[in-house]
Amino acid sequence: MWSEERGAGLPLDLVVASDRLPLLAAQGVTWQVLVADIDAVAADEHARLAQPAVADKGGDWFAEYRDYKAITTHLEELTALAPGLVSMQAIGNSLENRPLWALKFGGSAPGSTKMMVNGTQHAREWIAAMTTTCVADRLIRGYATDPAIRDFVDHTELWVVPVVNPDGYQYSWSTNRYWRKNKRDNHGVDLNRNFDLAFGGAGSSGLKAAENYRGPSAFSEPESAAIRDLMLREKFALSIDFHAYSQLLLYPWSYSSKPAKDRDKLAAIGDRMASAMYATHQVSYKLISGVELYPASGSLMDWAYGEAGALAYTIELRPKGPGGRAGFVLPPSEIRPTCDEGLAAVLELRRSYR
Ligand code: 0X9
Ligand code: ZN
Repeated sequence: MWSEERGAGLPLDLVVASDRLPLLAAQGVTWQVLVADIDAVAADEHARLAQPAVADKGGDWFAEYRDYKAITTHLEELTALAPGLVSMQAIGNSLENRPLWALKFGGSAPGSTKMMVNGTQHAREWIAAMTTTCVADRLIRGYATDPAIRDFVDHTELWVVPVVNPDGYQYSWSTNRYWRKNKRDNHGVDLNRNFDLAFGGAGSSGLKAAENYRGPSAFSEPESAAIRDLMLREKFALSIDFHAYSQLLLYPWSYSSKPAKDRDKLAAIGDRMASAMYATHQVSYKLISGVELYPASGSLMDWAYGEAGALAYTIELRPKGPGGRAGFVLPPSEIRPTCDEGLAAVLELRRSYR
């Protein structure tokens, strides 16, 4: 089940083997084929990315998707551009020993607010890796000329972690485009069910094969443990976790339908974030609590809010639906506009926080 919005009367994006379609019919389910062959979509994308011209694209780095190695190089280049503004460090290592890179921004003014922005807990959500890298890029390149960016950077100690799940991300590039989890053994763990807030509860699975397998215990995975350690050390006031897809802006709780203590505040700020996102390209992001979509226990957002004390959001980026292209495979021409929306959300969250 790929679509995020679930409820009576709403359509669902389901991945189904063609020989199973008659079973749907037998159950009285009506359907329409949105994408005839998701593997063919992935193969087309793979072929496009293999073309030599992709490497430079006229020097336009955000004109195409980039793998973990290219993202790492880009983060190094950004750091070299503005060493006084930003520094690069690993906050831990993945299971396969890839550094979990973070960029740490300024916050030189007294009383700066601490904020974390991360992406790509889920391997196949490539737009989250591009958007978080692009947000960092915009902050660095816009600092000298854009007053809103300068104001943000001066008054925010921001940590950006573009790829929380580099092993899964590389596997999605090399072998299985639709891989979601990390690379624990041969099954993987859903990092966004591995946090210690309602670990093991509704919307997580104890079955290794499940896409939302929570792992044997909370923080059993080095990637989620690295985020935990960073958050406990830095005590962020604000947090955004980027995902895809469905164009949603989610606030706690994800695990339970009891209203969060700060529900009204979270929703009011979320409303301003959604408006700021809409203002960039007139694309709508729907504001809703996580659990209203479907319950999910052990998520980063819930833990960031409930245990680390941050006002925490999850953003499901573009597209809204499959649109004939298999959801996670978003045309590269949408990287920049999606980044505009992500940046608007980051800036507005900080602006709304007083
Ligand atoms: O299921 C998730 O981990 C997130 N969606 S995704 O499609 N990117 O995997 C959303 C978690 C947000 N919380 C709830 N839906 N309760
Ligand atoms: Zn996700």
